[in-house]
Amino acid sequence: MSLQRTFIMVKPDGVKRGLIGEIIKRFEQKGFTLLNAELMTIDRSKAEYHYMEHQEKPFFGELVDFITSGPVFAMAWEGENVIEVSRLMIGKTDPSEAMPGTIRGDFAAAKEENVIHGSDSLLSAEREIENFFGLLKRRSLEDDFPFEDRKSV
Ligand code: IDP
Repeated sequence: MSLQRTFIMVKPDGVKRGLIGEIIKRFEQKGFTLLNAELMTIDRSKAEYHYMEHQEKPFFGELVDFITSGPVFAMAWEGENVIEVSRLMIGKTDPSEAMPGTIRGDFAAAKEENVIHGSDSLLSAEREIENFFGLLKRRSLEDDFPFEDRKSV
C-alpha cells in the first residue's frame, strides 16, 4: 500500500449533467481525502499540456475542443493506492465496455464524452495536479482543521 495523490476532473459533459456531487460522493465514501477542487474553464494551452501524450492522435483536436468547451471540475485527491483505485472506480475509456457500478459504466455513453478523467500513473498525477493547481498549498483538510476541532463546532 502507498499513500498517493491523483488528479480527477469532471469533464464538461459531466458538469453540464450535474454529476459533480455524485462523483465527489463516491470518492468520499471510498475514504479518499479531497485536497483541492475548483470549477474552471481551461484554455487550449492547459488542455494541450494535459493531453500531451495524445498529441499525435487523430482525435487530439476534438479532444482539446471538447475539454475547453465549458467548465470542468478539477480535483486533487489523496489516499492509499488512489491512482489505481480511482481508475477502477472510473471504468474503461470506452463507456460501452465500462462495467456497471463504475462511473463511466453508470453515467457515460460515448468515449468522446465520458464524464471524467483520472490520472494513470504517479508521474502524470504529479504533472496534472501541478498544471491545474500549481503546487498544492494545503496538504489535507486534516492539517488545517483537525477532526477533534470539527467535532466541537
Ligand atoms: P482515459 O481517459 O481512460 O485515461 P486515454 O486513452 O488517456 O483514456 O484518452 C484520453 C481521453 O481521450 C479519453 O478519456 C477519451 O475522452 C478520449 N479518447 C480516447 N480515445 C478516443 C477516440 O478513439 N476517439 C475520441 N476520443 C478518444
